[in-house]
Amino acid sequence: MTDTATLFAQFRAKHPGIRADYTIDQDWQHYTREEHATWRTLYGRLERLLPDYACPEFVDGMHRLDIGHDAIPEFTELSRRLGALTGWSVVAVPGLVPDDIFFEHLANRRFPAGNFIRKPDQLDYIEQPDVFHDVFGHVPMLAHPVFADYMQAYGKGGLRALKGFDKLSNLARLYWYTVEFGLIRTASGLKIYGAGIASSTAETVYAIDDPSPNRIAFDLERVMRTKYRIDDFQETYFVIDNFEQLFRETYSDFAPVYERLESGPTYEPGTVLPSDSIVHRGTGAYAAGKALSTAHQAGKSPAA
Ligand code: HBI
Ligand code: FE
Repeated sequence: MTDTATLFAQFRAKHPGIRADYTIDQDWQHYTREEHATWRTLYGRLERLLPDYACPEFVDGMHRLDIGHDAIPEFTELSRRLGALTGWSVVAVPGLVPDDIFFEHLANRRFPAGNFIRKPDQLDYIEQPDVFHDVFGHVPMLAHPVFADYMQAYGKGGLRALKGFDKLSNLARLYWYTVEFGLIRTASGLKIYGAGIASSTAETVYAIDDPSPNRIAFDLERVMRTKYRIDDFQETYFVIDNFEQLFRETYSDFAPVYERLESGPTYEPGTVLPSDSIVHRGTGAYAAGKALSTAHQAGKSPAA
């Protein structure tokens, strides 16, 4: 087990300037021309796609914040614009930070963003959230007042969950299926609001256009019982009707929900239940194709 002090010492060895809340200076001067070019490439691809695929609130946030057309944004400047809209700020961290630190930032309306950017040969897949995912993916929605409140409430809920409840995995699923991979119904069809989708060209198209994944109406307890994939496109997306609904259904104290979660099932990512309100029943073709090719690579037949 890694205790808090040991973990912090490990971070400090790599990032000598790290503060107790795991923030570092963004050190904007250090980005190379190549790194800004990586940002520009990713930004350009999604700027063309998102007006059709993302919800109007996301696109609106992108434009109102002037997120950074040409270069990796400078966090202080960005925070000034974001702060004027919803009181949130963006602070630099070296990568994934411990849960308590992460929740503490959110509870105080600070979004911790990785300050590094992916390498040019990893444009489509990264293991750790970088500045493009964190800023381009997450920050536009933080300009929306209701979503901004939802994120803060999530941080507070996380801090409560750390004290006394053993339900962090359930809470992480809520974050995953909303903040990272959420879809929303709009007058012009299903749209994206989740950062994990919106920062990926391929998943943006897949989440909306592909017949493979399930799209199921959001239900708090259902979501908290559903496992997720971290290494591939999702097999199921959960759909909200509007941000007020999301806030309302997650604002109350989770204690009664946690109590129900003490027993009962956990669902696999691709499961569809009779009780689900189904927006689109997925064919499962994408996940099945993946399972097949994985089995082939391992030199096994899929039936084995
Ligand atoms: N740290 N920087 C960073 N970004 C995250 O999204 C993040 C994190 N630490 C913990 C965490 N997410 C999740 O485990 C929580 O939502 C549960
Ligand atoms: Fe994220």
